[in-house]
Amino acid sequence: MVALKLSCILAAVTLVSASNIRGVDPEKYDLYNPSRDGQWTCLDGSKVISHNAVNDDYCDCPDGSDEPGTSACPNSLFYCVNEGHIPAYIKSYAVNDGVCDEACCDGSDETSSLIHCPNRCKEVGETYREQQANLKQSTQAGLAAKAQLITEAQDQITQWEEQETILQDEIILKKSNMLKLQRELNILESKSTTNKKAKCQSDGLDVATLKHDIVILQKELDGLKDILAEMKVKHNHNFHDMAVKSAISGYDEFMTRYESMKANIEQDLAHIDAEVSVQEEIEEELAEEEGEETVVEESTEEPVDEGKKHIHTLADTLLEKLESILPTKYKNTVMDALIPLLKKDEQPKENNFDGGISNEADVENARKLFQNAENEVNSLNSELEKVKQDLAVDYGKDKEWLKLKDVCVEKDEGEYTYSLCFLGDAYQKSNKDSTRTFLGKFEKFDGDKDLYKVHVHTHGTRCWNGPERSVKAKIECGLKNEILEVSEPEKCEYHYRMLSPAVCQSDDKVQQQQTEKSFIPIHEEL
Ligand code: MAN
Repeated sequence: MVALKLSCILAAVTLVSASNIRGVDPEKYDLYNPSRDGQWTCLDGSKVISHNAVNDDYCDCPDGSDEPGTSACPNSLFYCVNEGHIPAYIKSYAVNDGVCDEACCDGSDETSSLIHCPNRCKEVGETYREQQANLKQSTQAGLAAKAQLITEAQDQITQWEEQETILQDEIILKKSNMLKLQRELNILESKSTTNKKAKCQSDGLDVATLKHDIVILQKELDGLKDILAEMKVKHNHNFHDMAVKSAISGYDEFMTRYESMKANIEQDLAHIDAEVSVQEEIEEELAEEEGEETVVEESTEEPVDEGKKHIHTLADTLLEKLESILPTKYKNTVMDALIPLLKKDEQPKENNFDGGISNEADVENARKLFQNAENEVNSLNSELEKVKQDLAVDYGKDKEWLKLKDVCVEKDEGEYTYSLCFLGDAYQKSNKDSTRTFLGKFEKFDGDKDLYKVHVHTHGTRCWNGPERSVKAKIECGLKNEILEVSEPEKCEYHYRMLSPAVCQSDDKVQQQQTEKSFIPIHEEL
């Protein structure tokens, strides 16, 4: 009975001691319980002191944990309960320093007779909650606007990708046509001028055309191979469809043949390349000769053209090989298209591309047709280049900046009006004489964790006796795109504070960041 009473008394004492620890988060009171013999261990475990020494205004523990409610330990933190608002930690040197701390709205940091700090937590809490509600509302609206930006960006990307494929296919076809027209032009030119050089060029073009056609066929073949390979893996193995089974076995046979053919084709292509080099050498020699000769006699007998002879042999080989490897479905169409092209020199000629002499009008016409075709290919190539460039830009994690690229905003700051085009240029315009100074072109995102919230513009007009002008734009969540303020903390370095829906984050994330700011976990700080 006596023992029971004693333990009850001890428990009561413990409870009383633990509930009176000033400057400690109530949830951490347990850490300040004394041991049975009235001792207490510093939170870092480094020292055992008398429990009475906790908050005695003398710093005992190296981690400052024995003085949470006084300013005795410089490395300690004081916890304000702030009932009616959000609890906060302040550095312990601010405890009883005669100044009411902003973060401690309950005034608990000042207990001396020096000053009385009224409890402002009710009003502060109300204002804070109102601000939070507004923030939540504008974040919601900003998030909806951002979702719209992301959807539109995805549509744009799909559009560009489709455009890229269309352009690539169109270029292949138009280039094929251009090479054909160039070949025809060279033949006509060679007939009209008996220019040996043009003749060589024509042979070179034959080779270029054939190589180009092979590239097209290879592309088609790769596409078909992928389709069949996928079908082989993904088809329903339980469903015994004879058509599918025979297609797969045909594919397997084809792949075995194709592997051995491939090496031969590659070898032949290398051979053609070697021939081209020889042709080029001949062309160079002819170009040199041309400088010496003024009139070139046309020979009545066609010289034996070794290079062309070889191309013919290769053409035959290629046709045989293609015929053996192409799937039946495509064989006829592809062979019909290729044979006239590859064997054209063996077919009877009816037009000006035969041995007759062509007139200047025909040459001129062929030249125009070729030039038009060449211009068309060049302009398609430029379009493709532009699409590729657009696709290569980093538009943010979810491409949220894509639709805002080159969207411009400005802000009148009295002496100057500052402007910034997202992912574009920034300017400073004088409000006195409207002269415009270039502040920089968008270079990169630079927001560490929130990478896409900071935009850096560099290489602006050089400052007199100083650096090139530059801009660092820090962007916060808002429904509209706007510049809130601009400052120039260092000469010619401009800081923009801006709003945009593109940086809004979901409610959870905002809440998390708010919490991170208000609370400093005691174990990390002490
Ligand atoms: C102009 C402005 C200023 C800048 C000075 C530097 O007056 O661009 O912002 O500080 O040049 O000479």
